Amino acid sequence: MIYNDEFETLPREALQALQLKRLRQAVRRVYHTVGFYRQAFDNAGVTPDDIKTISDIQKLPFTMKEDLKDNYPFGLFAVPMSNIVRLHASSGTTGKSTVVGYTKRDIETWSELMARSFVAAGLTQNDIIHNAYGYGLFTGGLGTHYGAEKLGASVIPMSGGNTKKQLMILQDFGPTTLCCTPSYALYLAEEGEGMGIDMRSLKLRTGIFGAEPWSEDTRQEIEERFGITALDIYGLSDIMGPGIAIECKEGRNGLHVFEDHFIVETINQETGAVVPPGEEGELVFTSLTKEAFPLIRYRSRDISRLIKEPCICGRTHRKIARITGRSDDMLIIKGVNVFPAQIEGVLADIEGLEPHYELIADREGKMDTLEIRVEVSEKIFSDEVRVLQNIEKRIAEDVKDYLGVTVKVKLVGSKTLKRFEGKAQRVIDKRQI
Ligand code: DLL
Repeated sequence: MIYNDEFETLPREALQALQLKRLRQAVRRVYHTVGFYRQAFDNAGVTPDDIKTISDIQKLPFTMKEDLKDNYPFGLFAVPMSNIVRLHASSGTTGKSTVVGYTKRDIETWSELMARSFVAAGLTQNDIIHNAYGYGLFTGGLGTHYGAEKLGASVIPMSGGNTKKQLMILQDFGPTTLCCTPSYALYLAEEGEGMGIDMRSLKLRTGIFGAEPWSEDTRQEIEERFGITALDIYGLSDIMGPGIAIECKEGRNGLHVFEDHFIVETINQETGAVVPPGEEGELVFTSLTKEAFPLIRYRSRDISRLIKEPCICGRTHRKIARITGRSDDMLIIKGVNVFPAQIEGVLADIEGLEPHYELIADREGKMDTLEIRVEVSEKIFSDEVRVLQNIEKRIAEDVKDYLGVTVKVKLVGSKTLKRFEGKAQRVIDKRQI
């Protein structure tokens, strides 16, 4: 089944013609409404009239995460606030990062793309969707919610956390679909099995998992433990949220990008040159229809490759391979994006700490953990245990307040952490995806 037959199966030529028309409109709009783009295009010596073919997109400059941060919170919006009906943010809960806005039509588009995603995953209006993505500034919860309603399915707005209750609802309400991060799915299975619940006997048939990298092995494990079909969904708040790309049930080797709304390119991370389909590179997205927060050639930092081969499902939209990693140091801890620099900022505000720290990401059971090891002066280190505990507590509280993640903190003596001659490597990621 296909949700929007007209657009999802457009012959490639017609699709490209539509993309070009929309690209030209989008470029013209941002040039005239967003000061940042006018300046960036002027600096690059390019005007909207230079876009005559799709490959002319390569004349346009990239937009970076830093550009979004520099224009925090609303500097890149292309419509007045009175036209914005929703705001979301990526990363953490209160940490300053990037803010995205949506007009009414943007929300409608996003809901449709999520509804398309659900249908690609084999869902119909008869499905009951257990939505355990977090509701709030994070796009996972509300994006999934609106898409489920658009499809006409029944949605259970569980949000994240409260695992015992989630397990009770999974048994009592009989949802047919589970939406959450893959690591939370495994945690649910572990807790459920621990409580003697036969997870395979639940009514669940499908799982739609994303917001963090995961592997084929994890897919297999989830499928076996729940007895479901597990599909990969991709997106980033900066571009829109979940629903930028989804695996279809029929293909299951790569995720269709909804190309009538986005142009996807892959580039060499170092040179910025576009690499041919099939070759690995950083994904770059251009939004074609977004009103409130259009983005031109946005560097996602996610690494993948474009799949050339057509899909058996009938969708003509090109697929990207499963995301294999990121080209920056961003960590995803229980679905929350964490940049080491943000933690460094928190540490810098606390007295008595030395500027040497390490971040250790790991898993306890199936849940991500993050430990901060930070050096303190000899004087403090030889102080009473209580003093050290108070500092550890303060760091953990500040990180929780600022970034919304729970961390373990360990103070260590001066000069005990590794030193680096070149670029410091502060992150040790022990997780296997
Ligand atoms: O994670 C949006 C989302 C919600 C996607 C629910 C899927 C499901 P952000 O918080 O802005 O938005 O984080 C975006 O998460 O750049 C990737 O690095 C990573 N990511 C998202 N989906 C996948 C996936 C949401 N399927 C960042 N596989 C992105 C690997 C993913 N990484």
